[in-house]
Amino acid sequence: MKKRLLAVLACVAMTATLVVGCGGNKGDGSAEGGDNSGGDDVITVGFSQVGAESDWRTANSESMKSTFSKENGYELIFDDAQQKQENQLTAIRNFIQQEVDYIVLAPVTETGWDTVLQEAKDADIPVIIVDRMVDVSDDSLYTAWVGSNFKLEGEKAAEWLNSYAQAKGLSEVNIAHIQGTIGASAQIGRTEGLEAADKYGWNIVAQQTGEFTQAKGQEVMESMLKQYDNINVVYCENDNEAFGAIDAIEAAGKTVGPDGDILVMSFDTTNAGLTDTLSGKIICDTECNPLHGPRVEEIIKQLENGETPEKVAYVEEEMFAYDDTVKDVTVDGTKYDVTKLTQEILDGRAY
Ligand code: GYE
Repeated sequence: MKKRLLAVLACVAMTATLVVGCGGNKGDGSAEGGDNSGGDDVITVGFSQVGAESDWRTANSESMKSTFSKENGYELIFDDAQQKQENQLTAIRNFIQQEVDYIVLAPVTETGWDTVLQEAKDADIPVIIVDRMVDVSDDSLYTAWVGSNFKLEGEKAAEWLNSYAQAKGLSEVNIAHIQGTIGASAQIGRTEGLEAADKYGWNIVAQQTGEFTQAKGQEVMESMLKQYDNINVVYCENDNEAFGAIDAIEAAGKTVGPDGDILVMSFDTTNAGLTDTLSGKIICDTECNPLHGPRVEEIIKQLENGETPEKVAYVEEEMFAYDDTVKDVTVDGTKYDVTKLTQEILDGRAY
């Protein structure tokens, strides 16, 4: 196992030079290590986060920061890569140099990780992948992954749309598809889920990335509305894109909602997303749970105890809709409930 930080010594060393708290939040923070003799044994975790592009991401960062806190016995080196893979590669190399105990990576896209993960392996540092997946030639380049089944999310959403369109007697389904960051697992899976619904004879009139951000979602929706006047469904790959799309639709003088011109579908079920679901602005929101901190901690605890964590672990997720037109959806023979959202449910949610 790598060198461990001594919490007390690290704090003393840091406060001697800078007035910052322990658990610095930049990848360039130095991690001077001691050995394990005497003092508290602190586990150092280097976390390379994608960025801060969405409400989901904020909730995810908070979950990681509150789990890997000093009080819980960790030194977290948090690096925000601003949605750039090159920044993530640099962060991981810094973590290796700093001899952290664990590297946690939330990869922006799936490909391009083989070399740097080999470097981590050579340095004997376990790598835990969280949220999106990596596509590597050798699975031993990471220890474990925990995240969502993005394809299933997309398939559930598509099945919901099919049932809803049938129940409402929609004769045409003309979809504007606002995708996430191209090459990210969440984009790949949610896009696959929608495209598999080809069999329903829908018309995907336009497809473009909104990069999981509100600003880009709005921009893309604006241009799609200018080009096509028959759009009656917008399939957004996250809540923030949906917020932007709704703004663009309303600015164009159209309405959203069950009785409006356009149905807006989304993923994530963040608090703000579900607030829009309660009013019908988002007609159906498929959950993607961001609270991965405790899940990653569980993996680390297993490794600390010499146990082998599950290589791939999917999180169970729900679906929420404005009304109960569709009560459940079936994907690959499994039935999933769709919950009609209420204020009470919204109030009880953690993110
Ligand atoms: O849906 C989106 C975020 O990878 C699951 O990334 C995550 C996605 C999430 O920016 O809001």
